[in-house]
Amino acid sequence: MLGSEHRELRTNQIRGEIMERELALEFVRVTEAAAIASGRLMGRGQKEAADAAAVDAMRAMLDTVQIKGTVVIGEGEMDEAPMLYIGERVGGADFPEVDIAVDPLEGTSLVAKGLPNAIAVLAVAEKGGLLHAPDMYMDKIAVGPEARGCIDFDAPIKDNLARVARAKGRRIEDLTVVILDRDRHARIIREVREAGARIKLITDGDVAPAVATAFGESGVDMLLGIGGAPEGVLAAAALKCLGGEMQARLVPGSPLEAERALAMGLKDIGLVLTLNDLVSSNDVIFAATGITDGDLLRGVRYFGGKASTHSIVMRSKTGTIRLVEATHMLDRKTFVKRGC
Ligand code: VTB
Repeated sequence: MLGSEHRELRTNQIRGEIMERELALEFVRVTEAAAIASGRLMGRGQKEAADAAAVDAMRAMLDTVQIKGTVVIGEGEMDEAPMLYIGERVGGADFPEVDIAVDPLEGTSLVAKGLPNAIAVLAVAEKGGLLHAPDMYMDKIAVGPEARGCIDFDAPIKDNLARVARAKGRRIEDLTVVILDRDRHARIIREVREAGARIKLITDGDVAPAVATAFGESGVDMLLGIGGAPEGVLAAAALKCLGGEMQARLVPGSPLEAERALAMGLKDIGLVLTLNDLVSSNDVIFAATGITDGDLLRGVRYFGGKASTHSIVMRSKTGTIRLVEATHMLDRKTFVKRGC
């Protein structure tokens, strides 16, 4: 017979494993809830309302998950008093203690206009495992697993494209690079065009295309350019699970932003951040649900009191990637408001 100490240890081990395994699916329920709530407002031109619906649903659902979570990337600072503020405690248990990065609606304008690639997304890691990226810009380069080890943030764009093309056994002309359509990207757009690669300019939402680089069928080979730093950490969490690569540099817009970046513990703001700098934990879970149709995930569909969702959920420790299609009976959901 096992001694009581042994028994306790064994119970804890089993409990730990079960908790961990169950958690991935718990988190996809959270992004599904946010997607279903905000997807209802697709095309209605109401960015804030769509965001609020996603935040409400995500917040409510997170408290049903058996974790002791702290939001490290969220909807804003505590003094702005939003829900899911940085430092907010979420979850319904005392164990395990985890840090969470959330973007309940990544791409508010995309939902407001019914454009592609809006997602509800979160990443969860052991305490201290995610860079506490302040809300500022970040310059990013991201690729999928085939091109891991082939990118160099400081190298000319044409060299990065040539190396990625070689790694994928393709010509530069065959590659597709996704770039946010912004004036600040005039130089990189010109350089990608000069190198001969194809470009997909997007109006918003650079997390979904960063994740899509890891899936051949998405048709996306690389993400380039300046977007949000919080979105950069979320994309890095996904690429860590997928074996892809990302390099990035913070782009503070003011001395105050630079100070905030230093307060995060970075010695030098100008440093190129690797995937491990962005996500140091080797045990990170990433979950995302499509709100509008995208390169990788289908958007939410509503029909006859039901909704269907398409999600991805992955865990870096085990490398399992799940694409989850779900049908939800809306009248039996606790998080769905009447009339949804
Ligand atoms: C970035 C990007 C996001 O908003 O934060 C962008 O990472 C804001 O950039 O995915 P601008 O200030 O140039 O508009 C998104 O596109 C959507 O939230």
